[in-house]
Amino acid sequence: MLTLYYHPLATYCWKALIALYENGTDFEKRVIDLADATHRAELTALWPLCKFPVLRDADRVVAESSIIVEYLDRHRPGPRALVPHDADAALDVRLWDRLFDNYVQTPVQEIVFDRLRNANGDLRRAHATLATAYELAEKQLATSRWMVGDEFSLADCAAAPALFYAVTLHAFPAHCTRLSAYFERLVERSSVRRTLEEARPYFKNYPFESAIAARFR
Ligand SMILES: N[C@@H](CCC(=O)N[C@@H](CS)C(=O)NCC(=O)O)C(=O)O
Repeated sequence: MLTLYYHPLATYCWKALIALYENGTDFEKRVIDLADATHRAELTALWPLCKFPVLRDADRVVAESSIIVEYLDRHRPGPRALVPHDADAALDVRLWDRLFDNYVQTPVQEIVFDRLRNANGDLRRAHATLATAYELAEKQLATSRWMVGDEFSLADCAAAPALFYAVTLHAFPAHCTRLSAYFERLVERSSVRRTLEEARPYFKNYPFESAIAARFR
């Protein structure tokens, strides 16, 4: 049996959860509260960097959200591959996964941590990175129903949490109509809806909770 070590509010954990729900994989959940020293010790014993999600499959420990999705695809495949078998299409999917992690999640975390620490830092660069990432996504979506082509993939597993939190900090510009429509498709996807539903009780702990659209709160 697989066990996912995660927290329902944690953005990178959503990527793994969405993939597990997409694949219909049976797994056990182990909620880790990083404020609890015993929980931290449990996670650190598995993965010394003490970051989640972490997936345990018997004595194999799989860390890093993207690697977890790839591992599931390989060892517990669902009805559709989340990383395409075609090598070039797989490169595109991995590119968009990296793009959402590095250029959406990273500035989002910078803005959120700034608020949590009351640091009042200069966040212009973080906002500029989000703006550039939105423009790139808008362009990509001209020829794509999901982030890469017509099939839901790892790229969409990454996009859902990244965009969900990003839009609470930096609105989509009015001209990004394809990105807005894509976001609506994403949050209506049952794997994503289920993940959001499970996070809902914890949204009160998010410092920009009031910016979460009323329909999710
Ligand atoms: N690159 C990692 C990032 C994981 C990550 O930063 N997870 C956050 C939660 S969303 C975390 O563990 N934060 C705890 C900490 O940094 O102490 C991945 O993709 O899994």
